[in-house]
Amino acid sequence: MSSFDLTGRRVWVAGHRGMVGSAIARRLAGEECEIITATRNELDLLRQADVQSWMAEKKIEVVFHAAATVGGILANSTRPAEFLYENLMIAANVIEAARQTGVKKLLFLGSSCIYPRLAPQPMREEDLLTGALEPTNEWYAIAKIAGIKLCQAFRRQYGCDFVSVMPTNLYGPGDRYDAQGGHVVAALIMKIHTARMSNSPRVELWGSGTPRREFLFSEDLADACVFVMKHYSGEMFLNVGTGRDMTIMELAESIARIIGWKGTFTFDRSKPDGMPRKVMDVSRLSALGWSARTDFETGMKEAYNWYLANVANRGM
Ligand code: GFB
Repeated sequence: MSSFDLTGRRVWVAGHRGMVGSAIARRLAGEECEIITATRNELDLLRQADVQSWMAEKKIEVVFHAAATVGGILANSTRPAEFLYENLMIAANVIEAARQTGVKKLLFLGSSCIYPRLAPQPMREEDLLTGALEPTNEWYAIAKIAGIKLCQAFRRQYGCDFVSVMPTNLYGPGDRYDAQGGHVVAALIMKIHTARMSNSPRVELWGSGTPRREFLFSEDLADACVFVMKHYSGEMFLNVGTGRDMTIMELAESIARIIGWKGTFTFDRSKPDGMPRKVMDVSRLSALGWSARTDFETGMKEAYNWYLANVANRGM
């Protein structure tokens, strides 16, 4: 197994304010490295020349590339241009600037939505580009596939040690609590908490409630990213997940139990279901020695407590 030492390195966490980036920054606190960040005001990742000069000036040696324009199924399907263009440019700018400035190692974060809509489940890394993408998030998927391919091409042609990981659906501290634009876990925490506080007997789910999803706690993903950065160097990207899925209805019922709300779920079938099922084969990463360790109940309680402390009680 390869080993890359982070001690004393100047490490940029691109996207440090997001759920994933902030979890990576917290996880890196124990790695004796210098964590470097930049806000959107300090650095516009859509401008390649700015990215390159900033990275050269900061003497960046290692990059966790967790910066992206993200959102749930509705945001992805109603803002195709932003999701394709911005994520394409952010990936291309950071990966090329890392090459130009001699970054020692870069880890690129993709997503499980890169796989074909009807890929055999659980999805293996080899299933990439073997079928049509899911229409609701093909824009984001193509940008993420481009990022993976850039890392692979730069490794082949220039010898860059750039690796990629493909996380599944995520939840945890620092999630975006936006009822329309957010992902399903954040949206359901908001809706069900609001229903409990207002004694409402009903909560509306989008779609049919039958799609199946896998949910990984964001702190586990951060741990996986540091593990891969330290112990993996190869062209093939790695799935990061729990390998277990559930229906959206089961997810909603679990969140209701944790929040302590009893009521009825209704279904807005005008909203898309998206991929019928998304669960990943995580055997490649587990063979390297990493597996997710936060159980769903524990992780979901932590996510809800973060929401209570940072969103609900601030009237946001
Ligand atoms: O997490 P989510 O927005 O996106 O939705 P994807 C997952 C499922 O939850 C869909 C259902 O079937 C939704 O219809 N759902 C039910 C809801 N109620 C709600 C709700 O109130 N809000 C939301 N958002 N969903 C994402 C991609 O796809 O997968 C991301 O859009 C990323 O870019 C992520 O790739 C991994 O799981 O369908």
